[in-house]
Amino acid sequence: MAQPVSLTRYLVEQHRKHGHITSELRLLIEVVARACKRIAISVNKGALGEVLGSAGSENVQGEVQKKLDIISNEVLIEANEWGGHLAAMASEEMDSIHVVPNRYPQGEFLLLFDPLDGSSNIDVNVSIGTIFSVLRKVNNQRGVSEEDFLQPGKQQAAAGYCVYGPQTTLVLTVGDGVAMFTLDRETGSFVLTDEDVSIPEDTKEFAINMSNMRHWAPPVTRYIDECLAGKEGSRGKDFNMRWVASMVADVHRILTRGGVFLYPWDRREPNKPGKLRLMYEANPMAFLIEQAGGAATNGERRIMDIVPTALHERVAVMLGSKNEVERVTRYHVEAQ
Ligand code: AHM
Ligand code: MG
Repeated sequence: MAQPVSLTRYLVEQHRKHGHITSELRLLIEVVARACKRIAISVNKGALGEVLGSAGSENVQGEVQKKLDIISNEVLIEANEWGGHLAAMASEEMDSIHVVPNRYPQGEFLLLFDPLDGSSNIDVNVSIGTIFSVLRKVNNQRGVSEEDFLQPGKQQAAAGYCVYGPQTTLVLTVGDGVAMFTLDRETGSFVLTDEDVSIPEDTKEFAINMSNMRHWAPPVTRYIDECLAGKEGSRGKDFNMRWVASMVADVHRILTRGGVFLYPWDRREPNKPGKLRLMYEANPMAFLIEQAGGAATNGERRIMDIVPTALHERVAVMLGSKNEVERVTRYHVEAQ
């Protein structure tokens, strides 16, 4: 049997194959993976570790923070700030950026994360995850500001997530396809379990929170109505529906067996483009999905082309199997 390939070995081999994966980027990814292992330990302890429930505070978006949101945020910051590979970090759970303190060397990368995605599932023992995105600090001057982070997703150097489910799985792209690593709890190492992940272009499975149906815009209603009409309708096939309410888990399913995920704009908050955050959720997932042959748009344009104007900017998200994403995007364009 072939020797298992660890995350470290995978990264070393990628480094040899592609000079653009510098040792700084390798270090960064390994440190993020190590932080995810620590978060996985807390998640697994659950009630025994006294990590469940609310922290009694709110984040910048006015959402109630869970204890695990805060623990995961701290783990990621502590693990990453001293290595010399980063200039600054930004998180869904922090109002403003965290600049690497002066006592440590400053690196060339910027790290963005949603430390614990799927917060509503923490207390009910359903899959949750950590999502991360890596940018380069393009401006070479000393110091770093929020402006440095406002880059379109197509400039990401790496992105990924770690899903804490029945297995803990790290999914990664450095711009050369998508690889999956399963945490071997006995050895404590992430082992390569899937490479060159590819999403089928067609699917019969959609993911959307149907309880918001009455608030959707007409193109989304049109698309979902056609799916629901099944074999008897214009699509001529029956569709299945899944909604975990953890984006990591829904995207993981799509990377594994195809499907389409939608979190569209809706009338509940007409002034916000959508619920999900462009830089912590949509961009890293869009990078992974495109690298696996899928597509990701906001209904009108490619997500990774959007130039952010604010750190916590929100966006409508439609991603997954290419032909379905193209169809729902076309319905939006036709409605303009
Ligand atoms: P979170 O980062 O606060 O957990 O919110 C993001 C999550 C996504 O993981 C998921 O797709 C969505 O919110 C579920 O929202 P809803 O509860 O409206 O269905
Ligand atoms: Mg989230």
